[in-house]
Amino acid sequence: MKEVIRTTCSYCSVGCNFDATIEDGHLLSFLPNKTYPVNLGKSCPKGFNLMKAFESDERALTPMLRTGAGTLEPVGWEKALEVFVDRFKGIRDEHGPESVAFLSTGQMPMEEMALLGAVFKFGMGFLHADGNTRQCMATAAVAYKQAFGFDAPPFSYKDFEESDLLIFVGANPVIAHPVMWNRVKMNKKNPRIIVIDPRKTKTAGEAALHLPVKPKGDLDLLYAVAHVLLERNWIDRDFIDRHTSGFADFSNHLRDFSPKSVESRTGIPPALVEELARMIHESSAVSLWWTMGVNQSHQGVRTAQAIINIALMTGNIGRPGTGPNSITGQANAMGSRLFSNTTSLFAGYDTTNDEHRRTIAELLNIDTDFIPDRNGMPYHKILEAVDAGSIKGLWVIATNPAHSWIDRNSLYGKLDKLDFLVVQDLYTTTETARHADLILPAAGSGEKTGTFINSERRLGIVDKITDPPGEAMSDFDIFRHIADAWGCGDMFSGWTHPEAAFNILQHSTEGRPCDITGIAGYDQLRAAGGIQWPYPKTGRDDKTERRLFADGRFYTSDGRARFLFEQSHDVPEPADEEYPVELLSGRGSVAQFHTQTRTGKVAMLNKISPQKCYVEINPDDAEALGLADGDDVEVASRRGSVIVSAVISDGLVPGQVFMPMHFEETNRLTYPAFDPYSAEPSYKHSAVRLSVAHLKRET
Ligand SMILES: Nc1nc2c(c(=O)[nH]1)N[C@H]1C(S)=C(S)[C@@H](COP(=O)(O)OP(=O)(O)OC[C@H]3O[C@@H](n4cnc5c(=O)[nH]c(N)nc54)[C@H](O)[C@@H]3O)O[C@H]1N2
Ligand SMILES: Nc1nc2c(c(=O)[nH]1)N[C@H]1C(S)=C(S)[C@@H](COP(=O)(O)OP(=O)(O)OC[C@H]3O[C@@H](n4cnc5c(=O)[nH]c(N)nc54)[C@H](O)[C@@H]3O)O[C@H]1N2
Ligand code: SF4
Ligand SMILES: [Mo]
Repeated sequence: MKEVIRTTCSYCSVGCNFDATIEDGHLLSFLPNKTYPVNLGKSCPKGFNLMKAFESDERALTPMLRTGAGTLEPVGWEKALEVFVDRFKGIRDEHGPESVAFLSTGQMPMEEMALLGAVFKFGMGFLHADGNTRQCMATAAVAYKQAFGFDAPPFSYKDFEESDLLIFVGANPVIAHPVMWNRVKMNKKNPRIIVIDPRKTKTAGEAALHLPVKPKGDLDLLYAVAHVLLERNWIDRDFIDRHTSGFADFSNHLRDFSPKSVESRTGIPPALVEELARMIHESSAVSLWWTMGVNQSHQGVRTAQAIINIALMTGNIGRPGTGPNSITGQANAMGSRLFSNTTSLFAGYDTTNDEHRRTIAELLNIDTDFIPDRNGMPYHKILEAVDAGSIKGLWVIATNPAHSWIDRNSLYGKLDKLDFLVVQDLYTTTETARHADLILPAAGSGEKTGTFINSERRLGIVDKITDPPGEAMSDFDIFRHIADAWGCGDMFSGWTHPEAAFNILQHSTEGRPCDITGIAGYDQLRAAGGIQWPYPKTGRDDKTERRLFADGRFYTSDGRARFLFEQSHDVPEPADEEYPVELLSGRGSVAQFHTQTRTGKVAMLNKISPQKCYVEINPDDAEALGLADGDDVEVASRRGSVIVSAVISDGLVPGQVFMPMHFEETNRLTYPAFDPYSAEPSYKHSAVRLSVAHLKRET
């Protein structure tokens, strides 16, 4: 019998829905759903091929344990769980509860993330836990929390259609959020599009104005724009007075940021800054969108807040087509931000607040003492502790840091220092899994059930289409088995299946900004085409698309949004004589996702994307090196060197090059700098040197 099951794509945060037609357990077709309010029948190549990535012979089919001889051998679940518990308990008994950590993800359903955090911290009694969302969204989360009182991206995708001016800062949605870009195309107001990016990207190619800002010059540039807006009195004084705090101090701060005075730092001529400010003033609905070009920076939080400040001072928030809008990255980065239990408790509750801990303890029916009263270390500190030998056990779930972490060469030595490394993934072959002592085989998104929250705060259903192969299990079931084997299963007896976990999480949101107590279970999510938070039991509106802050009230204690700012800082590793070129990195192809563990296994996607690592270089720089398109070139930084192909592109200005993160070479070069507030790595700026290849390719 044929059956059609709808599910949410588990690559990017757009959150497209697909209809899977199955017959006798076999997938007949996988097509974008025509009525889902997010994608309305559209897909990108990754989404169409989502289920194909799961058919690989590199799948982990049974748990695999490293033997004395150093090889990974299949073992049953019973043995795997026994070893997991023995080794981690052994480390804990010898070195204490701070000697084991986990690193996880924005790619698992929120019920799974929530269960993981609860089992690890409340059940197993550990403290240090972080996720790859630190590599990605930490900056935006901190920026919003400080400015609005809660991590609350205010927009709905409808805003793309309702703006008359859209400003993209450090975002390349044509490549990274392709279906979302369709929503911009659906805008009937003939909007003007501005792109601020050092490179002339595909998105910049569609813009009326491209500002090729110097890498990390955004903070000065945005302050200069604010300076002009203030000087010309192109501000919304009424909104500022009624709904914000800190504007007088911000105005003082802006004095030093005339477009002329910052030109050498931004590379943008004053006339263009004036033009941008004028366009903002003359438009009735301005939206500002940012992604990794802002977040991944040594001054990311303040840069994101400089964007927020422009929206606040011009009253571009809470109305259709407006907002300072962070586009998120992974399919469930937003769910992870709210429910992962890594940097805050469920529903954004604060670990260090006694009352908040009591509330969560009551909800879970556990003793408050089981909930740690301080935050664990962020990602880079966890790795430093591994290096220093104080963290001896690491559990890596649905992320591949041996490829994706900044300055990954240095990570290798660290992973080898661990006494016990567990990797829980779909495949046995990821760069990280190759270092594992134990691999736990997990089901992929179409092989299990749960929910994701997309970029516009929409909860969408992930439904099971096919069974996972071999003995692979959903992460949810793996965590439950681990809790039982550890001896803390009783604490989670209510978490019988994903929807039961969803109900618990719903309760945790009562009265919070992200209140979702009004959702009548998975069936309503299925029927409604996803639901955006907030969706409380009472006093909600039932529109399909909603934005926040229409009433001008924010989640801070005084209800006002805060202007936050500071001096800009030089890039941590400036180009110099020895390493004279600036290296940018990011997404290179619409067909590849991150470290390619999934997309790289799909023939059709490999056909339409580069198969070898490359560096994009300006024609003048290429000529100076005597390079032709496709030639091998050595790219070296103080961390290491790699040999890659040259791609000559006039999208780059001289002195800057770009490498895609999809190849393991790129993070051999990156310089490990971090934002001081969010601890997010500054992946997009390092100093390198190019020379015509003469070395053998590194392995
Ligand atoms: N095809 C595909 N899509 C994806 C992903 C994928 O791997 N592949 N990953 C998903 C995830 S997790 C994420 S986080 C998003 C990322 O989505 P994006 O952030 O849009 O993608 P990136 O290419 O990482 O970075 C965006 C741009 O920042 C620019 N940039 C670099 N430095 C600066 C700077 O100092 N200032 C400014 N203004 N711009 C700068 C780069 O040139 C780049 O064009 O994509 C998601 N979608
Ligand atoms: N140089 C440079 N580096 C970067 C970036 C950059 O712009 N430049 N961007 C950074 C960003 S924004 C991000 S988000 C990170 C991403 O970095 P990673 O998270 O390391 O990248 P992925 O390849 O997505 O790894 C996810 C892993 O989870 C597995 N997986 C998928 N689904 C499931 C599941 O349901 N369960 C389990 N157990 N496993 C699953 C996949 O097979 C894969 O091995 O990279 C960062 N690294
Ligand atoms: S745009 Fe993102 S969510 Fe939509 S199909 Fe492509 S990868 Fe999946
Ligand atoms: Mo990301």
